[in-house]
Amino acid sequence: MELHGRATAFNVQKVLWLLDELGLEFAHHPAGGAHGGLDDPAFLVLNPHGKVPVLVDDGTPIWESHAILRYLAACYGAPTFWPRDPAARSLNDRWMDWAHTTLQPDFMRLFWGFYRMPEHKRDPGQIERARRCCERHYRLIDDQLAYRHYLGGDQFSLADIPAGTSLYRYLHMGLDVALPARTADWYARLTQRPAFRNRVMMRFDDLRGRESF
Ligand SMILES: N[C@@H](CCC(=O)N[C@@H](CS)C(=O)NCC(=O)O)C(=O)O
Repeated sequence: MELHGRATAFNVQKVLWLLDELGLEFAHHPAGGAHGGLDDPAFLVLNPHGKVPVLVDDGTPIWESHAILRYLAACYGAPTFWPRDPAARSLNDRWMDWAHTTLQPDFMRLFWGFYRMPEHKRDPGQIERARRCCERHYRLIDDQLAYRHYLGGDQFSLADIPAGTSLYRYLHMGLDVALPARTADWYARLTQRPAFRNRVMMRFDDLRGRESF
């Protein structure tokens, strides 16, 4: 198995996190960012969109981080990470889709608007709007955690990975932010997982003020 994608890329971290949770062995090719390579014809054969992550398993290239998460869980992690029951599985899928289409765009607006923008070019109004949206999203997570221990049920599953990946940077990019109580407790439990510590809780200062890639 091979994974293409630099370890500091948000979407790559989701996949690295799951690969480690599953204890899978793989060759890691740190493509993208300063490593480049995404325009190479050989890479575009793997992913016509020229983005990371890309997983190659048994000769099949798979792109789109959430498609990769589902593929890995289906092959190597079901039912623990992705339940077989359609209703239970759909709870996982809902949180994954919500994270990709709703939380992540606002989180990225905040991360890029604040952290990846050189200070003199920052737009405080835009940063504040994105911060409020993120606060609202984490409050929504907080409300749901009143009913279950993790987003997809009472145990850790795929549902936790996309939203959970955003939290380390949210809390450590230098903004004055805090999480509501149940979300903070969920985050604390994620930080006790070795795979989360190794793959998500990593320095990202090389991205500060860097507008490219
Ligand atoms: N929706 C795609 C987004 C992929 C994406 O935008 N990846 C970024 C890294 S997070 C990328 O390839 N950026 C170019 C680079 O790193 O050079 C996914 O979830 O995989």
